[in-house]
Amino acid sequence: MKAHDGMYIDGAWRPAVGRDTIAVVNPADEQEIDRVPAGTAEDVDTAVRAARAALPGWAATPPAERGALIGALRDVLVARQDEIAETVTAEMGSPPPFAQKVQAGLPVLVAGSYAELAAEYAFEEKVGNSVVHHEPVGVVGAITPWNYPLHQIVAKVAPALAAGCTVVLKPAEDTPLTAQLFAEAVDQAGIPAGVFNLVTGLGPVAGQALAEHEGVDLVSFTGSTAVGRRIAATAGAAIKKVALELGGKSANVILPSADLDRAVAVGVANVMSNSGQTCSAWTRMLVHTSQYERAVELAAEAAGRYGDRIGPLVSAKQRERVRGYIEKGVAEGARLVAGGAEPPCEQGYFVSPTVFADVTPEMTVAQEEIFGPVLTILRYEDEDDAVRIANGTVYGLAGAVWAGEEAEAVTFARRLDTGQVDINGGRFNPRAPFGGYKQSGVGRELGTHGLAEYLQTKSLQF
Ligand code: TXE
Repeated sequence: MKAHDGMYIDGAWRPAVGRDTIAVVNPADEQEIDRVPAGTAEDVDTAVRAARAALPGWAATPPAERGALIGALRDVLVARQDEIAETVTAEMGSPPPFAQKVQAGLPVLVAGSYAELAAEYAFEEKVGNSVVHHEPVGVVGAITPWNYPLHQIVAKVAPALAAGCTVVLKPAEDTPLTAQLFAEAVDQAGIPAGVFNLVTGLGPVAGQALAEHEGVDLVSFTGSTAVGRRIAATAGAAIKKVALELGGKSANVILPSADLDRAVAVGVANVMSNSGQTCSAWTRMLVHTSQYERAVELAAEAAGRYGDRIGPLVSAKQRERVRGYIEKGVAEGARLVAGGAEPPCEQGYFVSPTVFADVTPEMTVAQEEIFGPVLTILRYEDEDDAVRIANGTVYGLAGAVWAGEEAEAVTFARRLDTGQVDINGGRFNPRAPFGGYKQSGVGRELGTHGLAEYLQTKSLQF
């Protein structure tokens, strides 16, 4: 797709106020593929005003009608699935099968779920002598990252629209083409002008202007903990609502009764998927000391088999960051059993699937989010030790537990300080709440919990 040279505001593509543009680069070959306008605070202001003007009409639209329009949006996403997948591959580097199935496929499921939930949700409920109305929070400022460019957008915009909110989106500067495609889809679906608005631009400029804008009632942010902290501080000062989906350092706990081969194979695949650029990735594998060496052997073999099936990282910045972590792992004494910091090829932001053994809980690679194809394998002595290690980071986004019997894994999962746990592998559920404990965030995405983030309550007493 050819990039638009304007912003999608109030139902039309409008020229940006400034002349600056941002290059969109294909991370597989480092070539510039297009440019998009770099929005300023003025563009953000125009978009927020459009969203505010559209709010009363959209909030008053019956939920089933809002749901039908989200359903129409879902249908456009299905009709344009190939184009979406190609765009994600071009600007973010996902290998085509992954781009089709996950990058383009997942948002269809999420949009579909909100088409239904908008109609099903109890926007009014009776509580004793009161009736509680669940009303839209207002204008939402959505700031999204590049790792699942369309999913991150849909996971915010679909529930916000279902709730009756209007939205201004500032997508990641690395992946603006997917966002423009989404705006086209919104337009094609017939969603009224001003309900959804797009401003492309840099985080510290357009993103910050959106987070600080007094016409925004709720900021929904997914990205780094550092930026999330800043947004929370700004929003706190303005007593504005926030939803934050931040980093993770999830543990994949393999209990001694588990099928070790399967747990390791799925565990490695989970970390290497999307080249490790997944906030919920199981980046720490915890294995009982009696099975440790065998698990390391299996993981190293599995990582070594990847070859060129793994895509590049999104940018030179991310590649350097990940390589820095790998070097730090070696320097701190972890044992490299697959991959390494050396680039596997001359062109493109690739990093080899990397596995570290003999990782101890306090090492940097076991504490900080690397956001690359890097697995760390830690040893535990007993169950209490495993719980302590699993919970021993500032994060609490996701995790996994493997055991011979599901019940044993569930008992262990209760002890994890984390927002979601996959039992013996788990399967994606677009209706299950997703979000973090501790510094992994505030609020939840997906399902009814995700919808509720965009609502506030008013109780009427009789
Ligand atoms: O994130 P940023 P980056 C983590 C991951 C990764 C690291 C850095 O560990 O290595 O963050 O990635 C916008 N005000 N995650 O640098 O900067 C920015 O334009 C308002 C985890 O890409 O947080 C983009 O739209 N907005 C993660 C979005 O914030 C600002 C996904 C995310 O960018 C801003 C991505 C500002 N001052 C990275 N500065 C996850 N949780 O899934 C930037 N932005």
